Amino acid sequence: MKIVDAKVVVTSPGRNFVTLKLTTDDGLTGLGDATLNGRELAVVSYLTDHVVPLLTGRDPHRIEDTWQYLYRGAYWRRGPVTMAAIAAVDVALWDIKAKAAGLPLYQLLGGASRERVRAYGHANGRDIPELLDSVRARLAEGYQAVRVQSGIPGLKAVYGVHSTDDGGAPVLHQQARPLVEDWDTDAYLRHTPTVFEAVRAEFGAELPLLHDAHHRLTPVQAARLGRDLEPYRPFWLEDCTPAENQEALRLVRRGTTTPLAVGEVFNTVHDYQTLISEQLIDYVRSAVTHFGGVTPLRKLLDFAAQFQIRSAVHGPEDISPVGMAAALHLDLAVHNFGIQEYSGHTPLTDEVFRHAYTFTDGHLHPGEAPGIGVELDEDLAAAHPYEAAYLPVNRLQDGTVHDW
Ligand code: GCO
Ligand code: MG
Repeated sequence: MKIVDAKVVVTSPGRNFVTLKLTTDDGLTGLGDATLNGRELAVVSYLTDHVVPLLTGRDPHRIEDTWQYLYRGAYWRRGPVTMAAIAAVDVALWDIKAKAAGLPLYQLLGGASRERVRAYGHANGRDIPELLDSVRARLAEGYQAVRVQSGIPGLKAVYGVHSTDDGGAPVLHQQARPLVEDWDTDAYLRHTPTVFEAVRAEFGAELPLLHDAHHRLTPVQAARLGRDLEPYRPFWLEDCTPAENQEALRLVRRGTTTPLAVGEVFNTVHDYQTLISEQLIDYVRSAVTHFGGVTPLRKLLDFAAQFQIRSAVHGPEDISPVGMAAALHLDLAVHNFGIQEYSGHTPLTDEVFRHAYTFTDGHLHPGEAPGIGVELDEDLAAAHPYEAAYLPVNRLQDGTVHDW
């Protein structure tokens, strides 16, 4: 078998998605997600200018060899643009291989280790009553685990509270110019335990509650927050510090037994070495889409498993249904599955990317269609062209740029 065509499709059915489509000489097609929120066109260029010309004529079955060829061959390693581009190729090749075998991808990854995959959804509120309503809405949708994010008194816009919560399309972070959010760490550290107290009082002790600090704290602040949340038994505290300084997590770990989840901005196993080998975290958060694909994420999860660290694959709205499907096959197959983030996509996005995966009673299943189980409607995709969009920036109240 040979790859005879490779094309990059950019579409914006509510938000931008970048998809690589490979076609083989016997007519099989494979899809891979290369969406990098806010920097989409950089990956499009990387793929069309530097990767697509290398793909035609290659044997699509040689997934490991193609991965190493693109990773080592580029010489300039790692980074989100490179790794998103390689991820798209990797997933498209797995899609083709599984279709050629007539099997859903999870069967090629060792088969199902579980019946279904537990998901967590997002609950957001500008204040605590609005957050409680949002948790109620997620529970009504079937979720059995919920991430809780609340506005902070005195601050006008903070992470996680922009999406519409009326059952309509999430519009998180889509701005033609970066929106400016404001931030005050002391106010956040005072407010967040009261948020957990209120949610526990309303929904009881059993509901798994997650929280994302989005890289905003110092290690000592993170340890303090982790400790203050301990009475409410959070499922995890996510991205408490900017974790490219892996050693910082040693300080956090010393101060709290709140479980820690890290890694959505990481691209390779090297970003995790200290965190995993010293057991400084409990969950790895990388997306298939930003980590170079199924091939390296499987290796990461096998490494993490030796340290009782579990998966929590990144799955916000900016991962396309193609990236989500790839994640679900991996989730179903690996032994050390933890939880899967899932917010769903707009109905229009689900039309552009028809998928076999399903969400029922708070759990996902990748489905039994051969390959990853996603089909791209290229005509509908073309009717929704790229729109410039940025993530927000974050400033302290004196104007200093802070981590977002
Ligand atoms: C999460 C994330 C996302 C990111 C987004 C940036 O845990 O889901 O923090 O919501 O902010 O992926 O593009
Ligand atoms: Mg996050």
